[in-house]
Amino acid sequence: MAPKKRPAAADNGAVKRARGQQADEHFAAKAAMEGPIAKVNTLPKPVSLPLKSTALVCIDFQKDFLDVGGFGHALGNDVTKLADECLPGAAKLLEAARNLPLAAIIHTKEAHLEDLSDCCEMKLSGPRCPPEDKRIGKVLAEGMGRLLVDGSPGNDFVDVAKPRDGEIVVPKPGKGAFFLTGLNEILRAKGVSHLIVCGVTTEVCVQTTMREANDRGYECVLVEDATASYIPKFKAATIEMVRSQGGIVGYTVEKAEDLARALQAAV
Ligand code: C5J
Repeated sequence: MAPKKRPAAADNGAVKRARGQQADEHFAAKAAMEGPIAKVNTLPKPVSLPLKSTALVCIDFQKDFLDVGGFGHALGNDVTKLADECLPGAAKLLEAARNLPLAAIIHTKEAHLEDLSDCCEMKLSGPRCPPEDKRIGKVLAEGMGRLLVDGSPGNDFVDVAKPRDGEIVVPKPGKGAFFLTGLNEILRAKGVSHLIVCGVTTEVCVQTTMREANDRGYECVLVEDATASYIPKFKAATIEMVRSQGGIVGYTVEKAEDLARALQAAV
């Protein structure tokens, strides 16, 4: 009997269109060939970072993830170890970046609108959500305000990683920083080709963002001592995943200090 024909995809035209659109308009800018280029001792191999087309991306350094009474705490995590693990490294990156001719300094924050209209039902009240009184929009600890809601004290950045004038803040409703934000357009407009990535938590918003960036053609360097997870083995696994298979998601560098020194040496 002749083998059955595979049924045609529901809308083959849409698939083809999506693939066709992948051209330049969605991809990272070309690396700047003029200007300082830092040689960084990353894994799985060294990377060259063209300062003029490199951005520092700080992901979700918010009280909601680092402080007691925030969203990370509401999910049942011990949040008390994150700050010591990643904020000294983040501070070093920020200090270096603020004194170098990088393309941009970006701060993302997982933040929903007050009316929660940008929070999908699954995230708000789906079967994987915590008990009702610990969900997005609820108040867990008075001084923190509403969990994961833009404008609440707990949704703000921790002091060490507060954005300064001229730096870009990208509120995001999802884990990945490219989803329903203008991040790709911002980076493209600034001619960014490379991202230095730090933030919390390593295996959730940081890794999701790096994978999104990698698909769009951005070369990413994850800074190990400037990122943290509630679950240490997940941080270790993420670092390994990123640089496995020849650097399938990007590069990693162990110390912010070493990266900062390499950037400074290039100018
Ligand atoms: C989480 C994040 N873990 N910023 N968000 O829900 O990683």
